[in-house]
Amino acid sequence: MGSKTALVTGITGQDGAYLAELLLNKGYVVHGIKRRASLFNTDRIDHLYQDPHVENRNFILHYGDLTDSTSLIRVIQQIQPDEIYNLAAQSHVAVSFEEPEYTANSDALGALRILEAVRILGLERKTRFYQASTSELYGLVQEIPQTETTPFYPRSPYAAAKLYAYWITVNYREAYGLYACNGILFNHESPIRGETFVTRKITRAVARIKLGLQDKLYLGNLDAKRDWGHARDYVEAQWLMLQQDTPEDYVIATGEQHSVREFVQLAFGEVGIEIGWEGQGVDEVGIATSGLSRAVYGKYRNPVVVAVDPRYFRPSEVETLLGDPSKAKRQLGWHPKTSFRELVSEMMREDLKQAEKDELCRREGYRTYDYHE
Ligand code: NDP
Ligand code: GDR
Repeated sequence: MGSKTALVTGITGQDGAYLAELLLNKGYVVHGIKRRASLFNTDRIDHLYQDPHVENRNFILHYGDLTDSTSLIRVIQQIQPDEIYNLAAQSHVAVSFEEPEYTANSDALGALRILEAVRILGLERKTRFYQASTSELYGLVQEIPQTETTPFYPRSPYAAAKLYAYWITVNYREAYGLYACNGILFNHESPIRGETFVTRKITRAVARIKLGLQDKLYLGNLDAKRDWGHARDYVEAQWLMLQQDTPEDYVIATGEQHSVREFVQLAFGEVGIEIGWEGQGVDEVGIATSGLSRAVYGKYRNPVVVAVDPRYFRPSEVETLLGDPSKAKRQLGWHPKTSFRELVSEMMREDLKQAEKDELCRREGYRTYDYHE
């Protein structure tokens, strides 16, 4: 049997990059859909890039967009994939309140467009489909911990769009016999996590504060609790779901929960900065009690390195999420390999390297990127 062919939407994203690498290591020919941008947006997969002028490539990118059926049908027709991983999405919960219609178009209808493309092209018996579903479906949680049977209660336009995608995936499985699965993945992070998600925002800021490139980290809800795992472990589960005899839906999580405040504390601890907390609610601040340079302590007696900014509060918040991955452990043999502490440590290490480069550039008189979100 020749090598399998996979199509990954969202290949330029965090999960797309890890999954592409995993599939290439397993001998797949990997096709990815990327959308057109005014700048190159392939940083995360540049190490996998192959010159289009070379023959027999096993990593091939196509332009396309989840909001454009024509591009999806064309690419799927050309590739005739054995497996499709639908990872593309407007994936930021807070942004979905600002762009609800676009979020519904890409995240809800995008999944439908791919499923229909498979059907229109008569690939129902050939092509297996993975949908990137999310713990955000549980929203206002109805049961702790959350399992495959916990009722959903979405709390954002993002979650409502993903709810449609979840059910349309189930429906195409039941109506047309498609091998289609939902992975209900809890938050997973990595050094290549988008900079505006809370974990990466924290590790990036902590590194920059340590090196004197930034004074303060502004955050929203410090009490939010999440079940955080490593993206590298979670893409393994995505692949496993498409290798079974029957298609089913699975919760992927660590079964352990931490607050945003704990994440902050641990991240600062990684670079030897100790934090004391003062105040409450919007007035809560994190004060560095040791570990900053003498110059900083000379300037401020009590350097406030963390402050709450209500602009990061969400119109309706998901306060707490905790997953139960027992089914995935039992049926897929999947286990999370990276502990919370290792995750924070790895992210801090990589962001420190980046901050060191920025610091060097600044010292040598080059402008560096100072954008904070
Ligand atoms: P990212 O935001 O890092 O990546 C999203 C990808 O989707 C990017 O490649 C992006 O392209 C692409 N994309 C966005 N809109 C479109 C569009 N209209 N057409 C085509 N491509 C588009 O997300 P993650 O890698 O973290 O997550 C992968 C998937 O898993 C997403 O669907 C997300 O909602 C879901 N998910 C993520 C979890 C997590 O904790 N990471 C947990 C549960 C679910 P570009 O690079 O051009 O922006
Ligand atoms: P989430 O991730 O909304 O869970 O969605 P995010 O990291 O954005 O937020 C986690 C929690 O932290 C709180 N928070 C902040 N969040 C951000 N982004 N910025 C802040 O400054 C900040 N301060 C506090 C949030 O309120 C929230 O409670 C992610 C995405 O990857 C989704 O695509 C995915 O479906 C879910 O995880 C599972």
